[in-house]
Amino acid sequence: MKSQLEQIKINAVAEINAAETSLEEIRIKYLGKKGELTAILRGMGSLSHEERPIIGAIANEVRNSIEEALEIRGAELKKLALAKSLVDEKLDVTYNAVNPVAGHIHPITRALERMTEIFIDMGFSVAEGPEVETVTNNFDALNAPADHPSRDFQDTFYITESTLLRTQTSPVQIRAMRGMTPPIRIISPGRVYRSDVADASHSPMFHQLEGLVVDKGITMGDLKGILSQFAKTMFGPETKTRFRPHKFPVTEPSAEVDVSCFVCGGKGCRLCKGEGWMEILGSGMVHPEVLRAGGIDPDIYTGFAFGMGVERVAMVMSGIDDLRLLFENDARFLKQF
Ligand code: 2U9
Repeated sequence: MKSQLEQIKINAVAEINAAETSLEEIRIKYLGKKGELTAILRGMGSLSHEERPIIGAIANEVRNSIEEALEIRGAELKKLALAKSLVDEKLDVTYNAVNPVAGHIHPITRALERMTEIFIDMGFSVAEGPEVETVTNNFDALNAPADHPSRDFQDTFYITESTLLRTQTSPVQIRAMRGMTPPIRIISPGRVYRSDVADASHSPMFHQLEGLVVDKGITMGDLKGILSQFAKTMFGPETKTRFRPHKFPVTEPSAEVDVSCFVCGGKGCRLCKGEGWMEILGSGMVHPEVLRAGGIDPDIYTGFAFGMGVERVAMVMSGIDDLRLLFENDARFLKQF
C-alpha cells in the first residue's frame, strides 16, 4: 500500500506539473470522491492496528504533496494566462484609427438653437403648430387684407381652397392665444413655405422664429427692451439696435429692427454692405383685431410681436452671401462652419 501511495504521488505531481490548462480534472482523478487516493484511504479498514497510523501518515503526506503541487501549478498557470492575454489582447492606443465622419450641426440649426436658447433664458416658452394650416389661421386671423399679395395662388402653396402650407409661424401664436390666458410669452420657431424660385435670398422653404408677449400694460418699451437684449446676447454686448417705422397688417405701430454690424461696429464693411447696420427683425404692437381673433380682449390686454428669418441670421453670423449654399448640402461647404 505504501508503494501504491508513493506511485500515486509521483504520477499526480508529474501530471500536475505537465498540465497546460485546467487542473480540476487532475484534482478529481486523485483527490475526488472516487479518486485514486480516496480509494486507498477507504481500503485502510483492512489494515492491522499497527500499520494503520503509518499508512495514514503517508497518505496524508501524499495528499498534502498533491495539494501543494496543485496550488503551485495553479498559480503558474494563472500567471501564464495573464501574460498570454496581455499579448493577445494588446491595444495599441497610438494606432492611427480611421477617422469616423461624425458631421456637425448645420448653420441653420445652430442659429435656430442659439436664438431659441436666448429667448428661453428671458422667460419665453416654445410653441409649436402644424405646417399645413388653415387659410383662416394663416391669413384671416392675422388681419391680412383680402387682396394682400401673399394670399395669391402664385405666392402660397395651397393644398385646398381652405388649407395651405403656412407662410409664416404666426398661426402658431393664434392657436396659442386661443388656448391660453395672459400673461403669454412664447416663441414659435419652425419651417415656413412660400412659392418663390430659389435665388441668393429666396427659398421656397425657410425657417422663421416669431415671438409674442401679451399681458396687461405691455408697451413698445417692452418690445424695445427685449429685442435690444436679444441683439446684444446674439451678436455681442456692443450691439446697438435701430427701430425704423414700418407697416405690417399684424401689428400697429410696426417697426423694422436693424442691428449694428458686429464685424465693423457700424463703420461699414463687406458684411453690412457699407451700411453699418443689418436688418434682422420685423416687430410691432399686436393689432387689436389680431388679439380679438386669438380670443383676447384688446381693451384689457396689449402685446408685442416680432419675427425674423433664421437663414438671414445664420448667413450674417457665418458670412454666407448666397442662401442656396445652405440647402445644397455640399459637405465641403458646410464643414467650414
Ligand atoms: C401674432 C401677432 C403678431 C409677427 C411679426 C414680423 C413683424 C416680421 C418677417 C421677418 C423676416 C418675416 O421671415 S420674415 O420674412 N416678420 O417682419 N413678424 S411682426 O407678428 C405677429 C405674429 C403673430 C398673433
